Amino acid sequence: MSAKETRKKGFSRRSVLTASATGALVAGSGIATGLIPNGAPKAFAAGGSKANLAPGELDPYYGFWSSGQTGEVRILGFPSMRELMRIPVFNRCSATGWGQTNESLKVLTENLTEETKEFLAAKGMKTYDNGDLHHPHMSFTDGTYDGRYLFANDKANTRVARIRCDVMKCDKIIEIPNAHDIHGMRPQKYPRTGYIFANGEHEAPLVNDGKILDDPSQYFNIFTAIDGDEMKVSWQVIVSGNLDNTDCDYQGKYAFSTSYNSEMGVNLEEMTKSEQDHVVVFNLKEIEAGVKSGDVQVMNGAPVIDGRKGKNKKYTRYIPIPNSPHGVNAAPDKKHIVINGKLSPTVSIIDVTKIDALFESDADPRSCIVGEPELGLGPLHTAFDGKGNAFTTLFLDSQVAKWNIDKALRAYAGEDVNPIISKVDVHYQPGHNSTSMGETAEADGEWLISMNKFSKDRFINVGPLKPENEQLIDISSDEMKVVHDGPTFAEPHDSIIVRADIVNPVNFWERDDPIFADAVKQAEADGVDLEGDDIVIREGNKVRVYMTSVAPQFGLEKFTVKQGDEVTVFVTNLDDVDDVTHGFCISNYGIAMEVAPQATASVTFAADRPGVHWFYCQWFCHALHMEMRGRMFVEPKEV
Ligand code: CUK
Ligand code: CUA
Repeated sequence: MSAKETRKKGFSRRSVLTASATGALVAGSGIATGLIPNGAPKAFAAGGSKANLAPGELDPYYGFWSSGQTGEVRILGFPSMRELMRIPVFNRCSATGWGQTNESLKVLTENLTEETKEFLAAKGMKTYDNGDLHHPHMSFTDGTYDGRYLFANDKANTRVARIRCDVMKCDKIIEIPNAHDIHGMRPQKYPRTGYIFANGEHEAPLVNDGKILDDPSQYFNIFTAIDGDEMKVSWQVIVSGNLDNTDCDYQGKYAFSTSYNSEMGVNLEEMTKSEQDHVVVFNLKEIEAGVKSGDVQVMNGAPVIDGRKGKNKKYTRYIPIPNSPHGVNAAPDKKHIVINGKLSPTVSIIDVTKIDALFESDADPRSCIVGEPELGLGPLHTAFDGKGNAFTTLFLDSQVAKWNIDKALRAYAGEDVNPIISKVDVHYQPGHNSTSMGETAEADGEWLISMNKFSKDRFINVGPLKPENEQLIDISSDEMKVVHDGPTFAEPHDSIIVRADIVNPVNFWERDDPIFADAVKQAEADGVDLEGDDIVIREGNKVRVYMTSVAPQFGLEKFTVKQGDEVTVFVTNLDDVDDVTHGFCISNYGIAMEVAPQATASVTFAADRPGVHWFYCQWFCHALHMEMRGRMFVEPKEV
């Protein structure tokens, strides 16, 4: 069977190795119904049986986890919390060659601004090696996840990345001009993604050339809408105050961003002076019309609208919110947006149907607030169960509060009801939380994950730097039950939990995949058949080495180049067996890359060390994996 046929038939090593596919399905159904499989250890039965999958059982959800300053995205099986994969994005990855292969360097460099390219080139760099990835979110169609893409922000170097969910690789990264440090980021929910909304967190002089420091009146902040299909900036809006988190409604009409520094202060005292900060509401249709009619200034190629407070009131509204609000979360009822107070013990509930009136008349911006329950100290983020309840992390209290939205509205209207249903202790200091499908209209109320910033005493000690602790909480009843501690390395801020049927990755690369299209083009120009030829082509001091790989052999046992040559090695993995990835590593040359089944990967380097250099496969692929090696011979320069 060819790779293509294999893909189509959904034939996999798993279905071959499993005695019967039906057996696997029956075992799997126990997960969904909460049945405890026969013979499951007693501990599983005692606490959170649904979360403990037996060996070989598959998870009913994918978890997509950010990694903060590690710069990657992680895939977890959920609720088992088993880490399945890491997708390098803003980081440099030793295992896969991300940041070194030509394919990844293209993604990492093609959409940097000219200014950044010059800045990096002066340091001998092609791209940034670090990133700070806070918010991974999936593309939506009609209010729920559609399994096409993941998007993620880089706070450290002002970028937004896209990951293709068919191959689970990053295929686009863009640097956002004019803005500083992209923090909050969400995809448009309706009608589809559509836009990616991205907040610049830190304000700076619009022309940031070193002439202005201590004049905050000349500092600005930028909200950006990116076209998620094209990965290009559609438009930007200048706002007052800085921007923290963002989310949008289910109508496709408005986006909302919190600002923790309406004072436009630059030090802690100034930034926390006033009792109220604000949420900025962006009117998408009016902004689109403004861009179309030319009510913009074009800066670094992007059309920029002036949406500062008191300027063009048709584009933005500023809703006062107590105090330094942080998270913004749209409820699956499609009507309410929860703003988390951080320094205020409250969350503020916005009714999106009341936003039209803010723009149509000069109504009090607070008239869209329909609830403001006091939940506890340090509310940061809220998740939902799709049954009218919300779960808010309380950073300072180290708790999660479960509360009822309707009761909060009634309490705000004057009724004597307590919206808080229950609280649970978490360990310790939670930031984000996520519920299963909770940021979509299909929130299912099964699970909550509390992403806690500190683990302190929860694990054996690993030194001064300790892991964080993510706790899995069963929310299927009123009383929340912590059923699992999951330590993590720096620093997953945020996660999404996606039903497994929505995500359908392939097992093999398509030979015409755009990610290695440049390699295919170069081979064509060289008259080389990537799937058959093992050949060295020289063009001046540029040498292109084409080789195939089939376990346990590379197509070339050796190749010769000259010292000083610029060498590009293309490896095409002809194996079409599920899970047989090869690698290509040249020892003492700092070169390594992953070559997954049916992929072509390439790497370019200077052959500046003469002699015999072994290259080997660094991805364990076969009983003769150690034997999967060859020699690069670098002839010394004549002196
Ligand atoms: S932020 Cu980290 S806890 Cu960057 Cu989403 Cu709130
Ligand atoms: Cu091929 Cu190891």
